[in-house]
Amino acid sequence: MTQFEAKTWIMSSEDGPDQVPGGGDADTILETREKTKRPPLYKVMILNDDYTPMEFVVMVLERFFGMTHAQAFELMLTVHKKGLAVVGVFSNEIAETKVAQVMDFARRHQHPLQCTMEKE
Ligand code: TYC
Repeated sequence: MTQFEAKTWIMSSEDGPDQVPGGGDADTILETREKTKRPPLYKVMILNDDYTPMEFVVMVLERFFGMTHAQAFELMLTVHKKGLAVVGVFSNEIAETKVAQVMDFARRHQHPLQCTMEKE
């Protein structure tokens, strides 16, 4: 069982209560089923600041989020005007990798660009 599954008891109800000596329901709790829950998803966001060059943000969105230049430019402008934007929704592991990649890339280029994640 993974962390995203929960074990639940189910009752077999193929043909209603059985007629058995003693009058009990012979089919109660006969099987278990792995109830699969979807893993949580995380929004990855970038934040506006006054110093990171627009073209650098566009490059980040192309490089790490697979956007075309036009998509990246439009989203960069949204962040510039509104303060932040969701750039993608991922599993925990992928979101953490994206955030680390962006933060590392920005730090190496000495830009204050911030990238964060939040559970959906
Ligand atoms: N506001 C920045 C500028 O005017 C551009 C920018 C956009 C910075 C988006 C960060 O996430 C960002 N140079």
